[in-house]
Amino acid sequence: MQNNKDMINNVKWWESSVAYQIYPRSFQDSNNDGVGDLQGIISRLPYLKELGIGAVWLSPIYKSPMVDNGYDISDYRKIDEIFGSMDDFDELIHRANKLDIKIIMDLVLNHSSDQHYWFQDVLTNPESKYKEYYIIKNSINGDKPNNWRSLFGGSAWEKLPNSDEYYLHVFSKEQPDLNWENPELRQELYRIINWWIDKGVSGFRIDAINYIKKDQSFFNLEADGPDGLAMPKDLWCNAEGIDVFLKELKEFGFHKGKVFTVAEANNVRPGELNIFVGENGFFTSVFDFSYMDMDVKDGRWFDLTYFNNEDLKKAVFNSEKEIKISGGLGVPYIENHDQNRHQSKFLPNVKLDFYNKTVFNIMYFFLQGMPFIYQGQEIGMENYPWKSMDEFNDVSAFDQYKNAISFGLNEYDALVKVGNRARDNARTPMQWSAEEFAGFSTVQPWLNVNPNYKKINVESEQGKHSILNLFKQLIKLRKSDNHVFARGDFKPAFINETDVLAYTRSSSDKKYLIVCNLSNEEKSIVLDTKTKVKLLLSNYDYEFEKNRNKEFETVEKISLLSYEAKVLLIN
Ligand code: TEU
Repeated sequence: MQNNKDMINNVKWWESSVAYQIYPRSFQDSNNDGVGDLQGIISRLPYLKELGIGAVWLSPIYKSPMVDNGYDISDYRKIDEIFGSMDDFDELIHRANKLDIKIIMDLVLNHSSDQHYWFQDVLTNPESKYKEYYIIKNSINGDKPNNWRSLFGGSAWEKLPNSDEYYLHVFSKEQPDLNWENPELRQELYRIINWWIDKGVSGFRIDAINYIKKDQSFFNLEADGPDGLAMPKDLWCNAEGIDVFLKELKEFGFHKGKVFTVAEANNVRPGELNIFVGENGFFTSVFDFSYMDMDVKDGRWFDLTYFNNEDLKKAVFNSEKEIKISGGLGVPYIENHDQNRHQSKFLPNVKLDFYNKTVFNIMYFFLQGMPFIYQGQEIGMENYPWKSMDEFNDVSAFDQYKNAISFGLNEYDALVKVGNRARDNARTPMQWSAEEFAGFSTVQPWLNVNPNYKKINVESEQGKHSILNLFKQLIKLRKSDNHVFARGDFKPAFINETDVLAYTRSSSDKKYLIVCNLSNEEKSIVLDTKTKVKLLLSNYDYEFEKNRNKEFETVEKISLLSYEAKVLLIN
């Protein structure tokens, strides 16, 4: 819960922090079983503190059979033993809070695991009251209730054994959807949330929350593929009536908005973001997918949509415009556990170097709100060089591969294409050192370490000239003016300069210009008038603390080297 310590000069902690996402399986293994765990995270808290992190989002650590690596929960009040115990969790909260690091938990409320006792009871007890906890329908003419398609492939319906009934699953069949129409289930979920708040959790990232409402007609749709199935789109994503559930969730789950909440909600209709966030919205913030999923418009990793820097610019500016109108908090990010590493998305086919690996990091860091860094991003971790499908772990990678083959790709092309966009790229173990298994573990981890670990790791990034040091400077700069960077005005700049993404952030007495050259050609931007500027940071000169004390200089143009990004203070 919010206390005075959390509000400094009227700035809430989520307006003055930089957040960091941990994928616990891959962060640090403390007991050498090849899987990351809570004690591993605890041992790395000083690292996060030194980096300047104020909040950590933990991907799920609850009890789970791990079909979807924890996004399939079998007990909402238990820690999975592969991660440790509840004592370890309490210790984590305690130690993190001592370092002024907030813990944000991942809440998966759209579905449970099929191993949850609610669902197990359904399977074994014909009279089970938990049948009402799930979406269970009779077969129609001996077949599935309708032709809806699961997001993870195939039909969204699975037959209950020894019965004529089917249950709905938006994701894998091991993730049965919860029936939010049932008030008893909703109350149970609010109790669970409050239980975690009482434990000292400071906020939640809420998984796939826009799927909780399903259109109750459950009618058949026109097929959108040769298999006769169809994606129900807005019949189950941001469906009509979802606001009633979200309002209640805020009221009873989130203490009327007093804890920090960030919803994972894709496809929020343009103009509707203000219903979701802001003072009267359901959440503090929403992760925007618009520029992160520009390449997967059809959801197919093997058939990506081409976009260039100008398309990206438009999408980023549009997203910032929506955030501004909505009054919610922005939560800029360019990597997470569902994405490939950002260079592979924004710079396909480019030979990577220090400058092109850092330009996008500077670009997104000063967008409105609280930036999120994904583990490994701060040392420039890259996509994994997949050689065979046997190396993957993620359920959806196998589905995408199968789909690619069914669309006529040969095995090699399917592997290359799926491998490029696979979620497992972000899930390879954190690279701490050049030791075997990258200092993540002493045994072969659950997912291979990227073979580039000898070069790319935290230890080798300790020097001044490193991505890690650039991140430290970026965080210092971001936190040096929370007022402007969290909520200050946002304006696109130099919009007609091709391959330049630039914007200003300002308050009544301060103005920053962030200007990024997203190409390898040098740029020179002529200014309308002579302007006094001070370079605070660029990826060619990132000694922020030294730079901030320098004098302003008068300039008529701004020059940018290949992939250079500059943060300037304007007088
Ligand atoms: O993701 C929800 C979601 O919409 C995903 O389908 C996302 O678009 C996809 O992963 C992009 O490739 C959440 C979690 O972040 C994800 O890890 C889980 O697999 C999913 O929910 C099910 O819980």
